[in-house]
Amino acid sequence: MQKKGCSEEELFSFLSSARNKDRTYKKVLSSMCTIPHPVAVRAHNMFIETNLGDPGLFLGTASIEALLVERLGGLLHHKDAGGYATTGGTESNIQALRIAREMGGSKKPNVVVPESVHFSFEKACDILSIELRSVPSDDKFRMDEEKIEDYIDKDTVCLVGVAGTTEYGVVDPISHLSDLASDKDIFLHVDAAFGGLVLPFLKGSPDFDFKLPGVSSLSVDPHKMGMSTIPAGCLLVRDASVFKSTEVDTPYLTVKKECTLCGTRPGGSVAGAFAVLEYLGEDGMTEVVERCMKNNRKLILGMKELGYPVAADPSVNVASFICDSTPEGWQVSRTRAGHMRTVCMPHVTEAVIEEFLTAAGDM
Ligand code: 0PR
Repeated sequence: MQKKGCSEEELFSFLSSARNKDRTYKKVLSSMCTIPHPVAVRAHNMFIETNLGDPGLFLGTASIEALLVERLGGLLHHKDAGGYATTGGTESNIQALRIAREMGGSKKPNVVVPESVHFSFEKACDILSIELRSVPSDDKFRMDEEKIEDYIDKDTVCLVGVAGTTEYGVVDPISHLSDLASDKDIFLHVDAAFGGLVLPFLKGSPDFDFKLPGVSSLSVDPHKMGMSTIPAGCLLVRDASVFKSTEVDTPYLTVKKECTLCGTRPGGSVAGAFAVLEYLGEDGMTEVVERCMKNNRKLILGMKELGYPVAADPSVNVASFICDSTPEGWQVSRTRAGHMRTVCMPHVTEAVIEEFLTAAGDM
């Protein structure tokens, strides 16, 4: 640290030179984040100094968190769901596994996940000393329904399904997982970090949420398709009493117990997340999601015409292509199997897709 501070002008000129090295979202087709909606930014700034880690000091902010949980719970077929705002899918997944492990009571716990699961589960299992059991995918890149049972035993404390996989945008056989979870009395967590704010706005989406009786918890991230500021995730549970399993005493706070992972928690992005849902409503969200899906279809069709067929048929605005090259100047990503992977987030407009396809035609 320098002994004497610098001038504000010097500071901000330094900061803007760093910021100018960032990519804009313009040619980015690899991200599940996007430019936040203006109402999210406004709400975030309004709540900038709030800390949900000590909610007794910020009763208004805490009431917005409760409303966010209520809105998301309602959307996912359980208006009375318990929940709290997290920093994103990783934290929600860690906490869900922590709850499942506590509830399961095994000395050698294992969790059964699809092979395509997000890498946050690897982190969660490492932290929590849970064995990760991966069920291979079927030819549609979904968890192979036929094989799931082979991986379950008496020490299985949790089953996981993904609604909108990171790499292929498909939905695992969650209804089957729900039946298994009910039959065997195992905690079922659905990672809907991405799909949770896509699938409810589309006609004909497969069931994946609390509508299925075996689903115990869900991750859903407003900082992805919810267009909020970062960080904004949410962990929802069917029965709020499960949060007791992760509670610790917090004697010197305004609340005496805390079940969250983080202590100090931002209220700004939580207000941002709520603001977008409230401002757009179901109609506005449907419009955004339908536009992204239309652009995703346009991209899939255009790539097919160029000789690059899709690797999987997605249920959300993610696409994967059998294509080894990358158009110059564009940011796409690669799946573990090497397919080109794109996400049609709200910043990826129809004009952007057209420009991308022209560049792909020149590869
Ligand atoms: N679950 C699923 C299904 C996800 O897709 C992701 C993130 C997570 C959990 C973890 O969420 P957090 O990153 O919020 O903790 N999926 C993207 C990924 O890892 C996130 C991402 C976002 C990647 C923006 C790149 C990027 O530019 O690929």
